[in-house]
Amino acid sequence: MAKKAKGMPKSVTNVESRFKELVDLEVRTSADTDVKDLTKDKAKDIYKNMEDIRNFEENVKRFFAAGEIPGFVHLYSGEEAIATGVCSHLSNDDYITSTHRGHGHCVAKGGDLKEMMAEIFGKSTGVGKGKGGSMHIADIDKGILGANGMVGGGFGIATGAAMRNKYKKNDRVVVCFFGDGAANEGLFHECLNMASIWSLPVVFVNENNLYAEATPQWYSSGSNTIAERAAAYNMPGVRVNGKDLVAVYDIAGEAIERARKGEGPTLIECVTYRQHGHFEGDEQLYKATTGEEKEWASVDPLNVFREYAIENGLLTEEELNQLREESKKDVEDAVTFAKESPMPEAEALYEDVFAD
Ligand SMILES: Cc1ncc(C[n+]2csc(CCOP(=O)(O)OP(=O)(O)O)c2C)c(N)n1
Ligand SMILES: [Mg+2]
Repeated sequence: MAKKAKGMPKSVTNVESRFKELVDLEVRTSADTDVKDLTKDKAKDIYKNMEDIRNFEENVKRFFAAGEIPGFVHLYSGEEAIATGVCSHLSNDDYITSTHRGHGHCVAKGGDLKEMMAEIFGKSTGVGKGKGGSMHIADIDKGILGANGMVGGGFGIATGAAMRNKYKKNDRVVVCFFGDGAANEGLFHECLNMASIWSLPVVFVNENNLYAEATPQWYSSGSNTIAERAAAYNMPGVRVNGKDLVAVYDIAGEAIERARKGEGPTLIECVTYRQHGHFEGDEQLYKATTGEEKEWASVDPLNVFREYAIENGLLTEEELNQLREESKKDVEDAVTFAKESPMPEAEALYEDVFAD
């Protein structure tokens, strides 16, 4: 008989097969899509953006380990195809709400690399003058309504912003990024319900990286998938391979277009995996290091897109490598800017705290 892990629900008999079963369940990939608007220029922007996120995160990792970054950081490496694939359809007039794992969303939405890096270093030149740090990056002019240390905290903000857009009769769309753990918060259900009854222009983008801290999604979720919960609120629910940029791009494009036309919300579940720990310093003893999980862990969304771009004649290997080098340089410049920037003055402590 298959080995049963401690604390598993009765219905689950084998962790490994359950893992693979869930990753593959009704998941859409680029093979199921017919993307027509992916031009060479767009492919360049997309790949550069994914590289920017990866290089940004790997540098945050490095300088956090060196003790140069204060606080707590949760890295987005491995999930780049989601933020980039979704935000490629948005302009500065559209909004996003982000999470504690938010650097990738903010970079994809046009956040300035230098100001973001300085914020994470706690410097006065940061986008929040160094007062917010990693989990509170916000840039209203770019439609970044904020990363959020409260798991599920983005649901209410996104739904409220979408309600405003509808009230103002504009065509701005809101994207609410959230994790698999957040999908089990009460606010998830309240906001999907409200967005549904008022047909609000919001797209709920779930990043199912299969863990909430150390708790696997198959253990904590009463439904097999998160996408199927959309049925309860009478909205479309789609499950997509979150490491496959083209698939995410295609489905997000449809959902954002629907929202823009006033046709209401969509729930998209992107199945992914985080390459690093829940937070920097997490030993990750709960992750399987062999078998199906290791196999899924080893799929790198940047490589998936590189292969697609080469196979479909969008970009050559040389062009891809050049974009990678450009990105490394841009992130290095951001680190230099952050390091050379001054700390906030003590007198600045009470500035921007109270409204005039
Ligand atoms: C309301 C609330 N509950 C608990 C926590 C502690 N916490 C921080 S991150 C996290 C897990 C979130 O998991 P998930 O939503 O899957 O996002 P991921 O970290 O996987 O990106 C928890 C429980 C919190 N910050 N806020
Ligand atoms: Mg998670």
